Amino acid sequence: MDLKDLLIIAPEVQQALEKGQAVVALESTIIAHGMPFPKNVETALRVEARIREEGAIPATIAILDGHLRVGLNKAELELFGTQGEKATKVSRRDIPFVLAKQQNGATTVASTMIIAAMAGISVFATGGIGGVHRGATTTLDISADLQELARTSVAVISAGAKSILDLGLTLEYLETHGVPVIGYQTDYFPAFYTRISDLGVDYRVDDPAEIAKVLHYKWGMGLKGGVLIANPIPKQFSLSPEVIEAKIEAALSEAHAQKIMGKALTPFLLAKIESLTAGDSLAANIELVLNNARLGAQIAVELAKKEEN
Ligand code: PSU
Ligand code: MN
Repeated sequence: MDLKDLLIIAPEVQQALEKGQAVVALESTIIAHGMPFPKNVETALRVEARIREEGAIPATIAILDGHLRVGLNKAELELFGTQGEKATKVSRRDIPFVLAKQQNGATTVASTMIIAAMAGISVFATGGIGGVHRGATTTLDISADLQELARTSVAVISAGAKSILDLGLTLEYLETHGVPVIGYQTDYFPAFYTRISDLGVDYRVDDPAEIAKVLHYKWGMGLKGGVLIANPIPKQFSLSPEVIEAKIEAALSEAHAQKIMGKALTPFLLAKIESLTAGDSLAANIELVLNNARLGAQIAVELAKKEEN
């Protein structure tokens, strides 16, 4: 198989990579399964614009007509936005099946990391990552995103993780697999809608250039694997911890009652919380993704400078 036929990198992204310029990868599951239409498409476009404002090139990743695609145009973003839950959610496990059937697939954090790394992109901004689910001691529901962070050399910027997950177990899992968790201008692991949880991060770093330096050393010495950069939601957009926790509990019991499992669980919980909080959680979600896009671009710009020399 010729990889050149399978992996299609948009010309603008390809040129930036050849010149050693900053590129930031973006996922497509957040568009298809993470937010409702039309806010999802609107947000995808704003996120790309935010990355450009910081001097980097955005590259949204997806599987389209049986090809691994790096860099989507507006019509392609709209396709995933309107398909919504009908688009297959594709993690590492699912990639070859979607390719073999020449189908479309929305990529999760795990599969976006894989395709970004193939294209030579090392910085990826998203909203929240998958992790160890609450109750995982009996269900064993641990997102493939964590294994991907353990093995694939891409830095992922997220606003921490939603407390639909067991944040403590998620951090333990990352520690076991040698994945550094950096708190950007914070000592605490953020909980997506809220700026802090009761858990600390391994390292606090206050400056994008310093984060780039860490990445440069890690990968420069051949230490493979990802890095999780936790960027708290801006204060003015954060939600009340008590209110959001009650909605999360309600969503979890509904999932339990309906016996929702496997890859359907995370999208089910996300949609449930969205509807239980009316517009509030969606507005917060959009703002934290924009905030992560900006930090991702700043880190990518600094990393590009380092790799020049
Ligand atoms: N968490 C969020 N928003 C999301 C996701 C997770 O707060 O959109 C999506 C991401 O694409 C992530 C995926 O990679 O869900 C994880 O799914 P699972 O738990 O099935 O591995
Ligand atoms: Mn799972």
